[in-house]
Amino acid sequence: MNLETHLSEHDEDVKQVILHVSEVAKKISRGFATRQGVSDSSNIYGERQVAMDVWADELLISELRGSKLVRHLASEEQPDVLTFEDSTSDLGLTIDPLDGSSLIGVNLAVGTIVGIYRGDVLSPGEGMLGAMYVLYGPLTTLTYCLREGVHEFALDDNGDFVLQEENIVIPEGKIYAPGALRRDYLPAHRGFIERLEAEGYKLRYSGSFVADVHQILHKGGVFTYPAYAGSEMGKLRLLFEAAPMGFIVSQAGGAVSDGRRDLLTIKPEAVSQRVPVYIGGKREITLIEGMHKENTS
Ligand code: AHM
Ligand code: MG
Repeated sequence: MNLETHLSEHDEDVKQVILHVSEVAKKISRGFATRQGVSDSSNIYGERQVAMDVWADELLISELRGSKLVRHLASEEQPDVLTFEDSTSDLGLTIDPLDGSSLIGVNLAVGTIVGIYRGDVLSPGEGMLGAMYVLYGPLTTLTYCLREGVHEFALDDNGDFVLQEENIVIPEGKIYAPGALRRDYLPAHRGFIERLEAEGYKLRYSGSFVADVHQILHKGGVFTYPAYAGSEMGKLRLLFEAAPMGFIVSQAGGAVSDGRRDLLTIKPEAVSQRVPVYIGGKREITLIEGMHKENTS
């Protein structure tokens, strides 16, 4: 079954916007060969953009604006939410055009992450209509969730996204993907990581959030980019990375937390808001939340 058929029961504007992103993703997947290298610009977080970051961001913005399907668009590479007054729909989208882009130069998997809202995107993730991501690896895959299961498609030789796995459920597994430097860990987090290591969890951290979470969605375990000495809010962005991937993993039977509470209940105060992230199996998320409680009592 292809993506369009699979989406047929959903609202027309939501269906069309996912198909639109899937078409842009095909262009992005073909763009890597000729767009290696860095740009001369930095984004609002002061991170040097690679050429693909800039190109993928511009391409997504112009195609989504042209689709007239999106009223509000927030991009990780842009300082403000864009509003398209001529939109025929009230959809709000968040995009991380290329997550993990520091890995492009070494040919490891990176991805596009999209959150889908009805209206304002500065809303708690639990109110999302859905979310999706495209992973550019040996295969280009597209995973989407519109509250009715998490489904994965792979781009075939004919240029179609065809169903690969339906109703994905996160299994139990012993993988951990810990961001930040060990020397900067805060006490509860240090205890959490030591506990996982004592239980025999295997290290799997690539530097691409979308790829690392994709692995955990399929194999179980936990990804974390915690609060650390020097950054009490961690590194990852609530709106562009944590909420959409957290929505998908939660819908697959897992959970997402800032270490203390369900991250999908947090109302973003700014587009650039960072948040500590724990995402994966319910068991691991319950464990870190419990350790934080013990640490403050
Ligand atoms: P990006 O969106 O600019 O790629 O930044 C986010 C990335 C995540 O994909 C990844 O988990 C993290 O930053 C890696 O950071 P670090 O190099 O500190 O491990
Ligand atoms: Mg990112």
